Amino acid sequence: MITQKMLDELRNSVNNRMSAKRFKHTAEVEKMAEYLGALYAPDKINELRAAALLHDITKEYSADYHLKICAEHDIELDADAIFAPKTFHARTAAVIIPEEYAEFATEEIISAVRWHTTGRADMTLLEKLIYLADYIDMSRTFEDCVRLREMFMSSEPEKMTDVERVAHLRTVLIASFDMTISALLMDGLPISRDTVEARNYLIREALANR
Ligand code: DGI
Ligand code: FE
Ligand code: FE
Repeated sequence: MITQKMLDELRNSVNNRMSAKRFKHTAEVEKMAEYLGALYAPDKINELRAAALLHDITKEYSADYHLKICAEHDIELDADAIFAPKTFHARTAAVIIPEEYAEFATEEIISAVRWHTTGRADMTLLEKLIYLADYIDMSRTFEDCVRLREMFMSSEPEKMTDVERVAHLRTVLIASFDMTISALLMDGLPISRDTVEARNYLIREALANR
């Protein structure tokens, strides 16, 4: 069981290993994860808060250092991944958790961290909530993030039935993948297969539920 004291200690530890700016984002993702957890996974709020605190612990490592960690852990990067350095930190954070934060090294927390940047097909609920919390944390001012936050909040998910709320999460996630993919296209960057598969999976689900 993850206690409040464990979360407070974890927060201090991550604060000591990243810049003030990155910590501000991390602390805001924790708050957003708590809010989303109350809506979608009330029995997993502390797991979500821990995953939020851990999600970007390696974000400020250099590309070379990420590659070194991947090599040491026999993590193979396919050709597309090698040219998507901004996605490295999700892999390396996931391997650091069992080594440096063993008390939080559960499968559900590690996978939420591992898939927080690209998403993947058939995401777990915790993966989806951390992915979204990272996208719409209150400190984000990037236009797409503000738009997605508005889209999520303005429909008042707290007033929805469970079925409506689950459909709403899917709609918002699809919009987020569309925005990310559009931005990558505009910037001429490779799109991870996982990102495409995450979107297609949700689209298929939405079509099947119409
Ligand atoms: O770590 P954060 O900045 O909080 O957020 P994040 O982990 O979602 O990383 C966002 C960055 O990752 C952003 O610059 C876009 C990039 N990214 C996300 N998906 C892909 C990607 N880059 C490539 N090349 N391909 C992707 O599929
Ligand atoms: Fe990240
Ligand atoms: Fe983040």
